[in-house]
Amino acid sequence: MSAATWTSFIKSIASYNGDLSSLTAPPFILSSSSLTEFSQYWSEHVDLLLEPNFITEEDANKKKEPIELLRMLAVVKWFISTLKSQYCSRNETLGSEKKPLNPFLGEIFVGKWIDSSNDQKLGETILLSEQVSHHPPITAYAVENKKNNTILEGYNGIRASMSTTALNVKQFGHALLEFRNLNENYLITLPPLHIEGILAFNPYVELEQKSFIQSSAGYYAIIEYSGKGYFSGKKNSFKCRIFSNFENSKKKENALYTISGQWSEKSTIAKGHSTPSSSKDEIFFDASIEKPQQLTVKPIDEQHPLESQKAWLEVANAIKVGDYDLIHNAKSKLENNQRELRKKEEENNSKWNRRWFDEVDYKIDENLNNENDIFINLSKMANLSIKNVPSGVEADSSKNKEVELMSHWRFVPENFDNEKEIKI
Ligand code: 0T9
Repeated sequence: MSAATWTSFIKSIASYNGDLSSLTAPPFILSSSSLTEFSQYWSEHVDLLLEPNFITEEDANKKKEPIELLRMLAVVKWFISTLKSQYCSRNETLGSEKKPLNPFLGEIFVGKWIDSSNDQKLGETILLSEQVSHHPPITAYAVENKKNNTILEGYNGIRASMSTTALNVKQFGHALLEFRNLNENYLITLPPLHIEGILAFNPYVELEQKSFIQSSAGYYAIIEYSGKGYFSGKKNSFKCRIFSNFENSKKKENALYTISGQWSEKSTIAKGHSTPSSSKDEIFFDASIEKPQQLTVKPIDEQHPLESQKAWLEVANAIKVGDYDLIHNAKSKLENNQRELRKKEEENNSKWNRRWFDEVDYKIDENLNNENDIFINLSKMANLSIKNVPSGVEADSSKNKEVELMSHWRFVPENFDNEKEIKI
């Protein structure tokens, strides 16, 4: 590895304009998978994702807690379990965070999690991920389990800026988790993060600030992140407090439960607002024991040309060989094809058809701006903005006043039910 190419790379991120594709990174820091694949990280603990469906009144009686609170705790556990996959998996498989491929418009990534348990109570869970926008890059996804009538859907995009040593990243979008048999829904916000270790050739993610989880039953969770050198001094630390509702969250003494520890390792839970003791209190989640379940993806030769691994195959192979010219040529071919497509669309006055997702404008569509909309309802309960502001921005924040746009990407299940070309 030459220090010169790294230095010029650092310079290119110093003048970074938020557009991933403008970064010309040296081959060794390139990942051969695209951001559309990242949607799978939401569901590598499918059992935990589906767990609320299996909590019984008997469990609630035993714990002397309302069943809705036990379900909230289960959702929080699942959410904590997703973080290691989302933010540490590249470091584990590739040695460090690497620059993902920038998905093209219409790129898709699909797969399934097979239920390998004896009782088959989970059933099959499928992943649909689609690049719904290229400028700015936005990925939408749905994780659907028909057997348990459970759908997780969401979308995400980033805005990034470079400080002296780190790349600061704000996430846009959110996730909605629907337990249709239980008539219970959750809104989940995405935390800001920064990429640390760039100057030391060892980029890794550190989460910042907070995530919020709002349950339609009222329960409200705040997850606060800190890295090395903050309150516990350990990397990937968090503290989560669960309240009966948003109002009550204004005083931490109102917390029903407090969870703390490392999301990439172990965390503990205790009743009330005090920080649990890592030696005495009950273990909440241990990421080093509970291994993620990998998504099953079709072999590349059975994939559709729009499927990520097939579309990027030549580029991925070039990255593996580490040949800059090969990478550049393969990428240019793909990008030129995309430019051609956009040009034709412009000539025909047509636009690219999104496959499984729809952009919903909450300003125009009055029908959606009513009490039946899950997103509107949960956002109101949690005092969160419904505008296109960074995920987790409060409704009364000044950032909310600066933005007019109110459009969000939504899963259209019928589109997938009528899907003829893409096999899972
Ligand atoms: C949504 C996730 C997101 C995508 C990635 C910031 C980042 C692109 C966005 C936010 C997922 O649900 C969660 C995980 C990791 C995030 C990526 C980490 C990262 O480094 C990239 C950025 C854009 C870069 O690739 C910069 C180059 C890097 C290797 C620094 C030298």
